Amino acid sequence: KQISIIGAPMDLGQSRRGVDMGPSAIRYAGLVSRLEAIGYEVEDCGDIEISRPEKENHDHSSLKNLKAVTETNERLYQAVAEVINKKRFPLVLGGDHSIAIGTLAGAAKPYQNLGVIWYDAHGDLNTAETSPSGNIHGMPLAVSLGLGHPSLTSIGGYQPKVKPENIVIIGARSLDKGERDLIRKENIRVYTMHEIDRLGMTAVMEEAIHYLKDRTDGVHLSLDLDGLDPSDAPGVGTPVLGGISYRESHLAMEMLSEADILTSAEFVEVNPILDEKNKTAEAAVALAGSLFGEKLL
Ligand code: DIR
Ligand code: MN
Ligand code: MN
Ligand code: MN
Repeated sequence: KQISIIGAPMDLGQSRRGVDMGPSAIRYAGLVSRLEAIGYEVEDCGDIEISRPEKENHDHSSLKNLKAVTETNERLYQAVAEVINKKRFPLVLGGDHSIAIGTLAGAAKPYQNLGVIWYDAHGDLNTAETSPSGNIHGMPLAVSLGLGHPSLTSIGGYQPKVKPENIVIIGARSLDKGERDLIRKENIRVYTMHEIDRLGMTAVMEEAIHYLKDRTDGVHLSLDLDGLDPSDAPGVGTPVLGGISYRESHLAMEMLSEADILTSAEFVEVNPILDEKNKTAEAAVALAGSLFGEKLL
């Protein structure tokens, strides 16, 4: 595998500044050398350009920074599509989770049935109608299902990017009313913290991998660092107590590596301003190591 890293220093999909420094913090924590040490040929494509936010909401929509988030995700879509055309593996660094809209637009294009593992404390299944915040980082999975503002769902020129039966959410512990309704309506597979506690991460990942292997022709991992417990990943904008541990997360990444099903990945929501000595970026790099097959012995 040849890996291409794309930075998406986006902070307009939510309300806390600093997450635009996520790609820098992850690079500073040694991502490239970590992957090279495993034996990969790694190319860093640098950061995509982030559109400037408008002072006012000219489109009279409740979605914050809709125009800038849309334009930026169009560029990210192009960048991811280019990497895939070169037969390389796209590894996208956020930035807030609204960038998953562009990543998935690029990552899903070559596949009939792209699977998605959404590793997150949240469902990110809101639309303008259900969102309590108007923050687009709470919407990318809904957008990828074709639900939400047309300027977002139409990115990449096709929709939907993913089908509800090809999604697995892992680590959920904060869902809004509309998100719960959508999960029930579409019968989306969710492993909440309850299932992780009850079955253990081994069984959860075995089930999730088996489920996706049977029905998908590629799999994208979208890893929101707030899926981890805030004690292990404090540098995130919306921490939720009672999360997945550092060790469980390593196990999950190792199992994904062994299954060899991934075709693209992204690490998002690292906010160095809120972090403790770059701990969250360092966790992201360590998890990327496991995800790409690092072995102790
Ligand atoms: C909340 C928070 N559900 C929202 N979402 C977050 O604003 O839609 N997603 N933090 O990662
Ligand atoms: Mn998220
Ligand atoms: Mn989250
Ligand atoms: Mn978030």
